[in-house]
Amino acid sequence: MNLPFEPQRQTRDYQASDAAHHIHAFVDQKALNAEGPRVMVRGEGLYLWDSEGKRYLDGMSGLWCTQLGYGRKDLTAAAAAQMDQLAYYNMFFHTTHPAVIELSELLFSLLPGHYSHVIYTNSGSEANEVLIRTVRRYWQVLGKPQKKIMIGRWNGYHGSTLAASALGGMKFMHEMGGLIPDVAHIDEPYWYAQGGELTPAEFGRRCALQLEEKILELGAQNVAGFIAEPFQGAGGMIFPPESYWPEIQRICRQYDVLLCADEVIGGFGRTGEWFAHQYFGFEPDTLSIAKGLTSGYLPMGGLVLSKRMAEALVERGGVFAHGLTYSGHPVAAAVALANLKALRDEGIVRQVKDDTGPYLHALLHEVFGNHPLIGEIQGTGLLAALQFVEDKGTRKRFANENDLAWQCRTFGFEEGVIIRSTLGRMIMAPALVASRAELDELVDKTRIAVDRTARIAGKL
Ligand code: PXG
Repeated sequence: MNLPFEPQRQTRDYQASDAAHHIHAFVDQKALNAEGPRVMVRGEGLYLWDSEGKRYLDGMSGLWCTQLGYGRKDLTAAAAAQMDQLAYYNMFFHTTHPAVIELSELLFSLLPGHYSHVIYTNSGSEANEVLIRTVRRYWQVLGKPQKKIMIGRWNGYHGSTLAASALGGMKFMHEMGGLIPDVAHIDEPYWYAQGGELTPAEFGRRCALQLEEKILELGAQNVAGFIAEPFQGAGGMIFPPESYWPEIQRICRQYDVLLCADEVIGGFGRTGEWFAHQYFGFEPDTLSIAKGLTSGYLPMGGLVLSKRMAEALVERGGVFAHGLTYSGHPVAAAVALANLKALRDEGIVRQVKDDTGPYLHALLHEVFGNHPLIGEIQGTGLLAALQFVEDKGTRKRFANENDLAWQCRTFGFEEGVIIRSTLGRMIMAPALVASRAELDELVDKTRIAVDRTARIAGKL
């Protein structure tokens, strides 16, 4: 157990100093300064405490990353031991070290056999920056340097650095002045909002065919890769219809376009499979990873490459002019190794698939299946979204769905549960170690928050 944190200062004192020095993520800073952020001081298992001593069940694994929950002593011990042994070294100038080698051995033992190599980064955004360079370099090596264009999706999220945000399809991020050349976008497969009269299967195929149309419009000889999250995370935890991925894979293969899966959220057991593309049944050429790789205890990401790509780059590519000071950082690698060992040896991924995942979804269907505010329950494993709807028959959404969802999230905080709001969807992605009792508490407190929201929306 962590010792209870004794705040040395008053909450408003922390808040004033926070306001004096920080620009927070995705927020109107002036408005946040007026309100004052919650000051989180301690974590244990699925629970967090703030500086006022209030306890929260963290239904979002931090930012979709604390697979093992908070306060794992095996991870802190691994970090401390590695810091004593070799706190820093790198993979430049013909050197390497055991921590990163052992991590990669374990990582590739968990991945399907057609992946062989990885380039480590510090984050998911960087993994996608590296992706663009690696994919373009691959085509250069194969004698097709004109294959440069990356196709992403509207409302996709691939990170906040310049190129990663350009690959993503968050228009409000593009408007901040961050576009790069040779990137195109197609629509997202969000049937509930955009499917109209089509069945999910028809809509999924239609969205996938947009990729073919875009490739033909741009010229297949110019298109390097297609990047997508197996399911959209930050964009609203949106699962594509079943018809989507097989068709996308067919198109990528047919036009010799690399299929790049962003597994930053989906990876490391979230769906009950080790990687989300395994749940959806397709075979990407590259995987961008981060978050759950270390359970968020230290920053680490990476770009995983298929044997085919790695073989071309290694055997025929010569020098790959790329490198980060902290690629494969020994302490992050030691923590990632301990994290993956725990996920494997404690049977946590299997437990999500066979026990806690089905349990959570049965519970959600029981509680929200006929709820007047909820039009759809999506997800699998320890991953779920509740869609707010004004009219279930026509799938008409509320004009103010964003405000309603934010309100629901605020009610959640009041009730002592952290859930995420995106547009009109409430998202849950608790730590993979969640017990049935903790999932009961998560759903129960979420129900109270949703009921309170339904009253405001005139639905209860
Ligand atoms: N790809 C995907 C699919 C992501 O979800 C990134 C890349 C970028 O990773 P880094 O490590 O650079 O942040 C992400 C990050 C949210 C939320 O509230 C989601 C992310 C980050 C912060 C908040 O949904 N995803």
